[in-house]
Amino acid sequence: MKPYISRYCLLILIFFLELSDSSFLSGQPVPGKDENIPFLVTFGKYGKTSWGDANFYEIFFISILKDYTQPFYIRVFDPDCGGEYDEIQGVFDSKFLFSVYGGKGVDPDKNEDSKGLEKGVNYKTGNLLASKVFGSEAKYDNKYYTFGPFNPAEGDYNERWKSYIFKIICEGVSGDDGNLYRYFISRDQNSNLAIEGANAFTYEYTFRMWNDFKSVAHIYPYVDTGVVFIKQSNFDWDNDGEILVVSRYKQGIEVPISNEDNWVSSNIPIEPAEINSSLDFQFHKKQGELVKNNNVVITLKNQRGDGIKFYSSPIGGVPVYIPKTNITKIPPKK
Ligand SMILES: [Ca+2]
Ligand SMILES: [Ca+2]
Ligand SMILES: [Ca+2]
Repeated sequence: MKPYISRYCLLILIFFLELSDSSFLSGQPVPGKDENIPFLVTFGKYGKTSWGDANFYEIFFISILKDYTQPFYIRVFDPDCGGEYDEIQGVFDSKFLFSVYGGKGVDPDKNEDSKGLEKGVNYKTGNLLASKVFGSEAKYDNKYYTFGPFNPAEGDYNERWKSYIFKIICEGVSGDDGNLYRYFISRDQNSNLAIEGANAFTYEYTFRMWNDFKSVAHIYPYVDTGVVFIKQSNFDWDNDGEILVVSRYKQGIEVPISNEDNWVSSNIPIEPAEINSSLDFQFHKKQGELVKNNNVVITLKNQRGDGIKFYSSPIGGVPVYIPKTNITKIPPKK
C-alpha cells in the first residue's frame, strides 16, 4: 500500500507545482499581468490622432520557445468595435483587420521594417497565416475570437532566443472609432492556457489607461547589450500625471510628458548594471479631475536609433530599486 500512497502524493505535488507554475508565467496575456493595462487600442484610419493613436495600427510579436512543439492559438478578446468597451465616435462604423504572420521576414532582430516604426515602410513582412476583419458585431462583443491552430515551426526562428517569432497586426481599415481589445496566447482553442516560456513584445505600445486615480500602468522595456542611453517618446498623454522610470538603479526618474496630440522625447542614460534587465516605466495618473479614456503611445530607441522591445512579461522579473547606499559603501578616511 505504501508505495501507492507516495506515488499519489507525488502526483498531487506535481499537479500543484504545475498550477503554481502556470500562474507564475504571466507572459501569455497581452497586456501582461504585471503591466496593469486594461486594453490595447487601435482607431479606424479616419480617426483623429488627438484621440491617442498615432498611426492606426498596432503590431505585437509572439515568441514561442523551440522546446514547445504543440499547436498554439492566438485568442483576441473583444475583437469587434461596438457594444462593450470600445470608443464610439458618432456611430460605430469602423472595420479592423487582424492578421497573423510567420516565416522569414517576421523576426524584428533580422528585419527592421517588421517593427513598423518608420512611416511608409511595409511592416507586413513574412507569410500571412490567418486574417479576419471585424466591425460592430454582437457575435464577437465581449467575447473571444481564436486564430489558429499554428504550428510553432511556422514562425521565424531566432537563434539567440531559441524561439520561433510570430506577429499579429491590428489595423483600422475604415471608420474613426477606437477598438479596444486584448490578446491571449494559449495552448487551447477555447480557454486561456499558458505556454511555458512564451512571451509577447512590441516596439510601439498604444494602450488605454484605467479610468481611476489609483491604478498605475507599467511597461517593461528590455535593455540589451550595448545600450548607452534610451530615447523615450510619449504621445498624447493628456498631461495626465507623471511617467516615472524605475530600475535596479533608478528610484523613479521623471520623464517629460506630452499633452494633447503631441510627441515629447527625452534621453535616459543607462548604467552598465542595467544591461540585460528590464526597466519599469510607470504611468501615474493625475489626481483631482479624472482624465477619462486616456489612450497613450510610447516608443523607445537606443542611441543608434533602433527600436527597443517592450515585453508583456518582463525578462528577469519586475525590476526592484536597490538603494545605492547598500551597494557602494565608501570606507571612512583614516
Ligand atoms: Ca466590443
Ligand atoms: Ca473591441
Ligand atoms: Ca491621450
